[in-house]
Amino acid sequence: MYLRTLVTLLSLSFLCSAQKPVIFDTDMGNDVDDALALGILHALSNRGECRLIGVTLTNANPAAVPYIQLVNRFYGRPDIPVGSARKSIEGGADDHYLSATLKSAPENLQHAKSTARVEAAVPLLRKLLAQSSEKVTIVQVGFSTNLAALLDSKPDSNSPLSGSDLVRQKVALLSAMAGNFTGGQPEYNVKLDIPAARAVFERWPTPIIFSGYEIGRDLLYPAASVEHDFSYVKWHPVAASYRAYHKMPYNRPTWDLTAALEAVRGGHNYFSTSAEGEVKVASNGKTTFEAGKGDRQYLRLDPAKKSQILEALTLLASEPPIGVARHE
Ligand SMILES: [Ca+2]
Repeated sequence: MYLRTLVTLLSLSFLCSAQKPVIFDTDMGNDVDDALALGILHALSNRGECRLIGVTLTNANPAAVPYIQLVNRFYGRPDIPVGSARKSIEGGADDHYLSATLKSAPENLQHAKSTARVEAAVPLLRKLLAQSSEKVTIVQVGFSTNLAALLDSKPDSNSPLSGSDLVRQKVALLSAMAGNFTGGQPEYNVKLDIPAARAVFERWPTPIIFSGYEIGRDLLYPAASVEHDFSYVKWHPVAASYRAYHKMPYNRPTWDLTAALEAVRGGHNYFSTSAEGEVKVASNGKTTFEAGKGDRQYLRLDPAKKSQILEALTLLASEPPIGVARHE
């Protein structure tokens, strides 16, 4: 018995050391793809491919923090710290499904005491990076507000390093849903905080991989998955959010999902990538890529891989939590 426990503990600690630490920086509440992306990061954490160590918000809506806590509780990770938005972004602080999902949750989930630490996003980012023994991957699927402020942050009780040095030392990769690399209109995440996007795309001291507008647009999350794949429980926070966001049935672009998938499974080559180069942000929020110097790349989608990628996204987004009660 003791031996079995010891073996389990040893294998768990081995698993922990193999897991890539991930921070999810999200504008949860504006569009529903953030909710599906968070489900994917929990599934990849269940599988030992990553370890979600924090969620930081760029949506200042008051329902955003309790919503994240609720989803993390559902997935059996009630202790994940949550960083609240540092400021409200005009046009980016919506509650399209946050309150509705919170209200529809079963009693035991709704009223469970939250054990997650909540603090402001930028100090939390500094703390998580400073405390991590391994390099962290950041998935940014909202505005660049938090990460731009992180770059400009000063030494504090969390770390003697400047924000920029801390990122250089502790971040492996930034996987961002941002930009439009087909020459179209300015993309929403960039447009809503242009100075922050410019600061991050130009000055972030690690490689950045962009999942542009066109990637999610060309891979639609199927309504059929929401209708069937989440029914292992009577109430599921991701399915409830999807239903609250728009009248069903509808398919939705997989913008944030693709950035989450690429952050953890870049080695699977679901997508091909552009050459390395720079990403510039114009005054209207339009993004342009110039190959050459720089370590920014953007994803490209091979039409032959669409079914395979969509299957990975739907399977991961709808994967049940492991080892937790079914909340029925
Ligand atoms: Ca988003």
